[in-house]
Amino acid sequence: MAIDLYTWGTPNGKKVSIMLEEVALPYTVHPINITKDEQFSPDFLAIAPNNKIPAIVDSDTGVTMMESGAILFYLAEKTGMLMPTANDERYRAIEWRMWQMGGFGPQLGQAHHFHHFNPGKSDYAEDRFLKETQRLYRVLDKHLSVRPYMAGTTYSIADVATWPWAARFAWHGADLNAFPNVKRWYLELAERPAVQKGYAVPTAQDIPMP
Ligand SMILES: N[C@@H](CCC(=O)N[C@@H](CS)C(=O)NCC(=O)O)C(=O)O
Repeated sequence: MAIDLYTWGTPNGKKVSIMLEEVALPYTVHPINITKDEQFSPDFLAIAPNNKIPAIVDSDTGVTMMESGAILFYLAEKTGMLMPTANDERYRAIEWRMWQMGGFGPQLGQAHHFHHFNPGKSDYAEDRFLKETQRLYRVLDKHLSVRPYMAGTTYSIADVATWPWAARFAWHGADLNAFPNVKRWYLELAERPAVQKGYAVPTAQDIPMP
């Protein structure tokens, strides 16, 4: 197998398994159970010094890589897929892929932490991250109101990165029915065989339906 994927059943992990399915590269899955602190094992730290999944090792090139954003760029470059080539859409794909990394991921993750897993522990934090979640959904909904995909006309790494986070809408209190353009995009991508296969890594899970 060309790629070894170190992952767990989280949105950041599923981004990479969806990407690998989309670009049809063979890969071997190595589950890293982050609830049992396996991310701190010396073997894993050797490839992912930030002790977070996902990470990959590409035996074709010897490249090891952590950080889902970097991994998606790497796989797009390796395969020539899911990165638009026309400059405008290419820059949009980079821009929205970074938007996901900086906002529609870290902020939603904090909403999961305070609102879903630890409700009542900090009203301030719940309020802050739920509000930021709503703001990010409004931004995405407006963006998708005039283009089918995040980069424009082309399905890209920006969509692959963002979709698994939207799939946790129940955890961060987002009603997709209130964001019709996000819902349209979410449902369309949920039909893609690669999204369905990649979402089931490392273990099968039903795709949540709004
Ligand atoms: N910026 C990183 C974030 C990765 C991340 O937060 N991974 C979480 C699971 S989604 C993790 O491994 N947490 C384990 C820990 O914090 O010890 C990326 O996009 O790859």
